[in-house]
Amino acid sequence: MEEKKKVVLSLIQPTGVPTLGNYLGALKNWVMMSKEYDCLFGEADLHAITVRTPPAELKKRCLDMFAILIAMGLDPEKSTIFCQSHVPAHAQLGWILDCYTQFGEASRMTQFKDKAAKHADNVNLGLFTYPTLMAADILLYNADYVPVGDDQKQHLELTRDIANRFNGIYGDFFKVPEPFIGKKGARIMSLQEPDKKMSKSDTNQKSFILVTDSPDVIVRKIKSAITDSEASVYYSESKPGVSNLMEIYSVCTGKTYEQITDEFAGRGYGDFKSAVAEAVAEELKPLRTEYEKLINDKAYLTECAKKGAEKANRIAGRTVNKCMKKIGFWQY
Ligand code: ATP
Ligand code: LTN
Repeated sequence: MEEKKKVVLSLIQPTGVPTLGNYLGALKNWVMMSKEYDCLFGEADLHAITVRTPPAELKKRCLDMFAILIAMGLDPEKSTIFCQSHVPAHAQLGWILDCYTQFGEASRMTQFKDKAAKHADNVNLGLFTYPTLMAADILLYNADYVPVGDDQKQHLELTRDIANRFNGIYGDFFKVPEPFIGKKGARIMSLQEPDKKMSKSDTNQKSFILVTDSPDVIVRKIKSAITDSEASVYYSESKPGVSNLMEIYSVCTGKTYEQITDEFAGRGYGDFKSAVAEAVAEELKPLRTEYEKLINDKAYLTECAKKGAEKANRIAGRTVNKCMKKIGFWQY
């Protein structure tokens, strides 16, 4: 008998065009995994409204992100690509899981503490219950693996705790998921402050590369990346700027750090930066070309979103109904 494929699920917030960090740390793994597993990928627009965004901007970002997911190589015929708010079961199960999560547990989430400090004028309850909605995203689909960057590990741990607790009360019901954190590219740093992670919400435009940046912009941003005064290319904790560029170059070309050091022995940072910029532009070129085509075809994007939502609703609707039955809700 043919073995059933493992289920992979991940979501990304449509809070802007993804950076090279998001791409190398998380999204590239999605594309790789989509070739092997039964995959569901989505945009977490319900999570995105924990930060205030003008309505037209939210809509634009959702369309943009959807186009990027397809442009980077996910096939809507093979994977389920969907928008979270098109599947009401996420909010339903999110509420249910709130009732199986302790206040103390949620209070310990470091992302909550960071975001509460960053958006001190809007510390809403959604920011606090963000991880239980994320747990619902995952548990609705019985996901085996969840590809994310380093920073989401704690939320995955909480999801596992909630699933185990629920199973302990009602008998085995939820699949307890495993995180999938790639080694290479799991943490790409800011080009301007290489001790901070590259982040799309950074106010300094020169600190990040967006996946839709043109080759000219990529060259400019990499040329102005912070390095050091040694003019020698090798990987070391004491050289965070150069090491970050080496990491980027390595993920884009498949070369090891030693190969890169050999390649640039006796050459200055100018040559090195040109090569990094060219490799990044080359890596992002197919995505950018495809994105520009797709973003002008709203009818196709809508059709894909409808198809994704239909598939997701079928699975998620069934799970939430069964879960409510376990709890003892009056159903007819
Ligand atoms: P924001 O700036 O809006 O907080 P972000 O750019 O930090 O966003 P998220 O949208 O929170 O990123 O994350 C999307 C995915 O990208 C997550 O799986 C996250 O772990 C991963 N990720 C984010 N930043 C990096 C980075 N610098 N390097 C590698 N992976 C990253
Ligand atoms: N919290 C994640 C986005 C996210 C997610 C998910 C990731 C929302 N729901 C479910 C994996 C599985 C983030 O900020 N990167």
